Parts: sequence; structure tokens; C-alpha cells
Amino acid sequence: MALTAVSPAAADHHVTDGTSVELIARHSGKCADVVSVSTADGAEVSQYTCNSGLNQLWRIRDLGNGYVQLAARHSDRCLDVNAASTANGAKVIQWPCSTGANQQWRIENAGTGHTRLIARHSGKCLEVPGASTANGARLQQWDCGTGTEQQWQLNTVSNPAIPGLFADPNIVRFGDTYYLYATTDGFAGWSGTEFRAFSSKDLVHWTDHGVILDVAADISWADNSAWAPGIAEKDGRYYFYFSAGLAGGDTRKHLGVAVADSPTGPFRDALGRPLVSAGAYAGQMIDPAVFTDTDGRSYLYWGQGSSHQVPLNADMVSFSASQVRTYKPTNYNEGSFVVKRGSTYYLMWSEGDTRSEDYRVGYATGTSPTGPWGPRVGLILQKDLSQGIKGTGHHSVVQVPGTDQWYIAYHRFAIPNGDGTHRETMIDHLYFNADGSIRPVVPTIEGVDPI
Ligand code: FUB
Repeated sequence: MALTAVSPAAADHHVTDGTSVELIARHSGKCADVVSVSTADGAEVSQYTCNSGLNQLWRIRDLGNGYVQLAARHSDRCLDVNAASTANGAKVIQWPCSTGANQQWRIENAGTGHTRLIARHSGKCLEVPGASTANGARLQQWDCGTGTEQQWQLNTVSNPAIPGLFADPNIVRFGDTYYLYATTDGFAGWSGTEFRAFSSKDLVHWTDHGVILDVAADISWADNSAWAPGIAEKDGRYYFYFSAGLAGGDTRKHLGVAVADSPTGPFRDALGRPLVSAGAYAGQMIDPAVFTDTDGRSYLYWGQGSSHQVPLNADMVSFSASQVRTYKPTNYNEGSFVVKRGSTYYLMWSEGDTRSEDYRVGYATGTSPTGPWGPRVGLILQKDLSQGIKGTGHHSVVQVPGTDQWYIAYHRFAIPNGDGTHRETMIDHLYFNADGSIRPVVPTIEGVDPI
């Protein structure tokens, strides 16, 4: 289970906007649950044995006024006191999120790791009637007291790893800190311009460092389509590779590289021109990724339609064209990514179209960072319709130093209502089998425990 108790202090003051929580009643240990996973307006909310279902996960929206909304993840509808009643015993339902004070909840510290949830319009507390421990007991509001049936534990889940719409995540570790860089999603035609940086010590709690590069503002040769970044460090400088386009009738993308003295920027264009211009190689010049071998040499990978691979020069912003190798593994589309485990190199890539629920990740192995690569071994990651998980792809992988613990960051369609331009970034475990093959990843709604 990947559930982390929010501390009372955090529950009072620092519940992070966009995180999802289970609401667990103290007296029963059961979860606030939208009955039968209903998406209907007015569906009742009761307590039920916790099962990690999306109808038991509530996404926090911090309203900035001391109150939060709690939106059920399966329906995107808000926890709501029916008809804005102020009466004791008024039932709690889900309802389309609005500005109503009967959907606004104050999270108050009740001690011992628990909270009270107080409805703004009535000042009354969310409770399980009669301190029932039965599945199906309908939640209601009542005058606040000291009963444990009015006390709730807020357990955060770690997926999506970063709140909001982000795709093509590149996860890396610099020093003792993990970083995530991604495409900012939610724009028609993936036309967004900004890249942000996120950092975490434990892979669960992430800090948003804001915009580190805006291709429209910071890159003279680009003004749209800030896609799919990759980053590497050398001698205390950070090299940020990205794809972007320049409007004016040309829809092609180029690869660029920006540089900074910190992993959180600010980054500036390293070359004043693309590192790889559209048309230089087969396919689209998108989806850069960097692998740095144990000898310190870094390699650049990119390409849609084909996977181009080359050692970077020591300056990290140039390479020898004569050393570029191009591969087209079975089912390859885009999103090349390489890791090394022992003496084996693993080339992974995304298959299919990011707009398809069948977007997925396959892999092959090789004996050098630029191949030759063996035949496609199989899939690492694919949709799981039993959990409503679709469109899993464009991933990256990070190893916990000194261990054989590996994590995969990837995107999938947002839940609910996602598609190929509304994607969210996930982190899950990646395991190797004893024979060195990669075990298919189990994509989860909950994510991982803090490391
Ligand atoms: O996010 C824009 C594009 O979608 C990426 O470059 C592809 O890998 C696909 O995920």
C-alpha cells in the first residue's frame, strides 16, 4: 500500500492542493465511499471497507480561504451537504463542484493524527451516524463533538506523483534528491510552452519549483510545443534537452538544449539554435533522453519513427554526426530511454500513439549504450482497464543508488476524463527478474510508499 498519513499539522495547514486522500473514520477504520462507484449527481456517500477504489479517493482543492473541496476521483464530483441544509442529520452526497459553502470543508486538528471535517455553511462536522461500524452507513453532518465517529484520518496517495496535467516525465536523481521534468499538458495539439521542475527526497512529496524554461520567452527559435524533456548533469552544470517548434506554418519539431547551474534553473538556451534541426534525421526530432554510463560518458537518444542514438561530446551540447546510430525496433514509435543494470543495457520505447488507450512501453537489451539491440523482448507497461488506467507510456526509469530498487515514471490518461492531451504523471515500482528480464509493471492508482 502506498498510503501516507498526513500529519495533524499538515492536515491543519499544509494539505497540498491536488493531492488525493482517503478519508478513514477513526472509530471504524472504514473509508468515505461513493456508493456503487456511482457517477450520478446526488449519489450517497457512506463508509465502506477501504479498497483503494477511485470512489474512495478524494482530490483536495485548496480554495485558499481556509477551506478545501474534496472531489471524488472517479466522478470529479464534490463532497456536498445535501441542499445546503444546516440541520443535524443532513446527508452528505456527491454533487458537481460549485462555489457552494456546503461543499467547503475546514480541516481541523482533532489530535492523535486525526482531523475533523467541518462544513463551512453549517459549522457542523462530517460523521458516521451512531458511530456505526457497518459497511454502508451513510455519512451526515452533526454538531461537532469529541466522538471518534467525527474523526478522520487523511491518507494521501502518491499517484499522480505531481498534481495537474503532465506527460512524458523524465525522472532523475541528482545528489540526494529526485527530480521530475515533464511536458505541461492540457493544450490542444500539445502546444504548451512551459517546462516546470519538481523535486522530492522520497518520491512521494514533490515540490514545484515553477517554470524553469518557457520556449516562447526563452528560446529564440521556438514558440510552441515544449515537449518531453530529458536532463543530465556534468561538472555541476545541468543540460536540459527538449523538443519544440516554431509557428508560421511549419509544424515540425527541433531538438534544443538549455543549460543552468542548478537542476531547478533558470535555464538558458545553450546554443541559440537547435541542437538537432527538423529533417536532419528520419522521423520527428522529438523526445530526447540522456543516459550516462558508469564511465561518465553521456549518450543522447531521440526520435519518433526511429530511435537515434549518439555519444555526446564532453561539452554536452554537440556530437559527431558520424557516430549517430539509428534503430527501428519492432513496434517502436517514440520515447527512447536507456538504463544499465550490471553489464546489460536496456533500450525502452513507447509503442502506438499517445492518443490511444493502447499506448504502451516495450524493450530490448544490448551490450553497449548505442546497441546493437537484440529483438524486442516484450512489454514493460500497458493499460489496465480493470483500474481504468489507459494510455500508459512515455516513461523514464530511476535507480535508487547502491540498491537494486528501480522506479518508473510514466504518463497515462488523466482520471477521470483524460485523453492524449490530458495526461497525468505516475510513479510505480519496476522490478527485474532473476534472469535480467523486466517484470511487467503493475500500474497503480495509489503509487509508491516514500523511500
Ligand atoms: O507530449 C507530446 C508528445 O506526446 C511526446 O513528444 C510524445 O512522446 C507523446 O507522449
